Amino acid sequence: PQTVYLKDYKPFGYDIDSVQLDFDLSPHATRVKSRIAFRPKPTSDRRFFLHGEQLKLIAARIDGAPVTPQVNAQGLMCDVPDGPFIWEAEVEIDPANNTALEGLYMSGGMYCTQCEAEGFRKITYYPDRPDVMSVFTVRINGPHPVLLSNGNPVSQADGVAEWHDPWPKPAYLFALVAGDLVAHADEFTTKSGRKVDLNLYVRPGDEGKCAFGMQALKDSMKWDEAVYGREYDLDIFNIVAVDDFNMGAMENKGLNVFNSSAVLASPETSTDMNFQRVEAIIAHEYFHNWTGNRITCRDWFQLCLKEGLTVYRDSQFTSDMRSAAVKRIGDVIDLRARQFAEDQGPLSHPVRPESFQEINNFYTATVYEKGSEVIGMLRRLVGAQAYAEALDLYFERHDGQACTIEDWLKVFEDTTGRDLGQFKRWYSQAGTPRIKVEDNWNSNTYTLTFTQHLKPSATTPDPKPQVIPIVTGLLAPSGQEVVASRVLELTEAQQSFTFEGLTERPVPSVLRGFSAPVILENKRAQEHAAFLLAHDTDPFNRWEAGRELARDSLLAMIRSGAAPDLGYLDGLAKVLSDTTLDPAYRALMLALPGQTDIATALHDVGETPDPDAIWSAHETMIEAQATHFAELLPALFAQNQVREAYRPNAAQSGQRSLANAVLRLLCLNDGPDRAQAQFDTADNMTQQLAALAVLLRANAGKDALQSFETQWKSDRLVMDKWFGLQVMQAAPADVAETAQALTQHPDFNWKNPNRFRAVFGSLAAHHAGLNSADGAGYKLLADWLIKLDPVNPQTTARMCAAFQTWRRYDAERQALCATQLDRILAVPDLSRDTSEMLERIRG
Ligand code: HT7
Ligand code: ZN
Repeated sequence: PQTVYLKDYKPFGYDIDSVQLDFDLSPHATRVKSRIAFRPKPTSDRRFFLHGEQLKLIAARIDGAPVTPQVNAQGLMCDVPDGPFIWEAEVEIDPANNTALEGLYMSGGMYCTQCEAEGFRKITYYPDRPDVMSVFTVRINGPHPVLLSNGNPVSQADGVAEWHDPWPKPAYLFALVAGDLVAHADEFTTKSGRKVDLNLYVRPGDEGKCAFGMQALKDSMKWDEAVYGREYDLDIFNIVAVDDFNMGAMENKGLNVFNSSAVLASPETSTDMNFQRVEAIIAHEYFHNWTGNRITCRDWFQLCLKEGLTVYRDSQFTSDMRSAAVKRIGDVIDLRARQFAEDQGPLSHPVRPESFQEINNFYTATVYEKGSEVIGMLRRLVGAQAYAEALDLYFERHDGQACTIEDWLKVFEDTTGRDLGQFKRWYSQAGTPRIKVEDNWNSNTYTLTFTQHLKPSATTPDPKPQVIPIVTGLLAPSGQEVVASRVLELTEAQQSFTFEGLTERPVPSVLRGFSAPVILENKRAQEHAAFLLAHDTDPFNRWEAGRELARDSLLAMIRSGAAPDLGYLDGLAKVLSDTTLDPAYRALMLALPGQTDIATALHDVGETPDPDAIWSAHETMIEAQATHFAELLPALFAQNQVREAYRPNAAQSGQRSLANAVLRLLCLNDGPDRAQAQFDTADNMTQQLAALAVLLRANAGKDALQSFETQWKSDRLVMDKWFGLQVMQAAPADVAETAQALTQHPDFNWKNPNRFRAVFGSLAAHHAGLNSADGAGYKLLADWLIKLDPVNPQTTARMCAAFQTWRRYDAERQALCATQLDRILAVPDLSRDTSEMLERIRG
């Protein structure tokens, strides 16, 4: 396969004045007619190449005269006039056989599209690249009550609809939906008085799951006006829920298409976490209207320009809507689990990669989450005021353009007068910087010395120091804060910062709020962590201190069979019983570092992780928590029962998350009756599912599992939970067998990405199960990836990331895993997506 390089970027030789598309829908033979007005650019390369894949060309004309282009598997070339001309083509496509879910495809009898990144070329011949922007008019003919496309409706009659989108856009933002759908309708009036019709289209039967998503949309629209001054710009905003979808959702202009799991929600069928995810994804896609759609990317190497910024914006939104501390801690847990893992393994790449084979493989935690962290750092460095001014300038200067990271940084340079040359290394250097901190106390002067180090890698062989904002505060030994948070700007490989006028040697609290995506290497002494767990005013670092104690205790248990650390358990007991603290925060405190995180911590210091030993240490620590907190738990459980009607807000969800974490410990102490009672009486999915999880863990869930299936067998999204939970809660030795048995279930529709992920995403996330010593986890996953690849390469390739850590385990496990990787790689006609991923992982 061909590698594409950032350095080879060349503009397209033509502008497009307008695009007219005509669709005659038919499951196996949809006809697409295109009429595109091309105008040559004065200077560029005039080679006329249009992308096109899996298209049957019926006819092509230039200025009305038939032409015969040279067609190959990637597209077509044609001789064209020197001046402006009209290109017309008619192609035939087969949406019913499009299982890859890219281009125009069918899901549950409806037509829908997914064009990002390069799916439009499966709909018609076109310069399918984000820097070619044009105004689209779309006519749809089909016997369906709902016919949708981007922009505003022009006309709607029986079986025909016309849409016009006045905003120039790249083809990846094109969308079409047709089907027998029902709308949950509402409206929003923008701050300048534009009335916008809002519709959430769903399959009949799902109407009861729309209200929350609609409210989230209105909240997002309001927030973007209030915080970024960004108004919506069409008369209508439509969202459609689709059951077969490769990712969470897609921000097509005026017509967002969502995985039904990312938009449908009701108390009976969705957990608090599901509600939070729906709110965040709706916000994310809506915010793309400005950061992504009005201002898009010049090329796919600039993906972080829209994704990093939009993730950053949606995290600000969630912080404002819910608890900022809880959101930050959740984001950092996720960043460390996914992005740090990526950065420390064979899939490491810069936030702005410089080459790729398949762009779909670069929708990664590095581009999204680290991309967002980079923006957070920029804001920390320039301050909130300058950040707001820079964003205003960005929207004013680049509206309607396809931009680069250089354009983005320039608005900050122009606003602040800062040189961001060194800061730009965050975009070009792969890997997670490691920071060492030393402190010194000398005649009332306290000095903190930081050293930064970035490991050379294939994409960054000669790393240079980065600009790292380290938010730091100091506490007196009494626990009182003596220096409030300030930003220390680390720019050198080694750099010292002094604090004068202190009377006693302070305790430092560094990297507050996780102010930069780095690894602090020489963690403080255990007494420091215990002190910060008790006193830090920064909620993130207080949580971090507890996390460190838990991790160090688990490591000691694994390495030397030590007993769980009583200092940690005592400190945690105080936090748990502190009712001034948000229950959601206390629940986060109670949670242990994930087993993969423990494996990473061991690997980090050159040790080989043993998944079974990690699993056992985890279990032992949970039992120790149950015993140590035995007196506390019943009251904690009772205090956090929600008595009012269910609402998925931060306050209630926090209480439920604490009570449900406690339920698991209570079950260890007192047996499964409480969990069974909660399961039997639950009136919402959060309570029902949490109780089922506890019962399964206690090997007491057989009947509950059966009754859950009977109750929910006709609800696809709930059944995904049923499939996933059984794998997640299985003991390591049973994971592969459980997953294998579930694939035999009549409702295991493996071509549906949500169902496939429910089983195999859960297998991949089960550290001890995936890495079981007999290799059964690796083999089962490989079997199913081989089966899925020809059907859906995108989802297959994404799931290959489960193997990215294989080299950190012992020789026997490595050999078992290598056998499976080689077996997949040997499959004839493996997709470009999967082969690129596995070749990088196999090394
Ligand atoms: N911009 C979108 C990314 C995307 C995608 C979504 C659905 C299916 C396939 C896709 N490929 C790329 C989603 C987002 O980041 O908002
Ligand atoms: Zn996005």
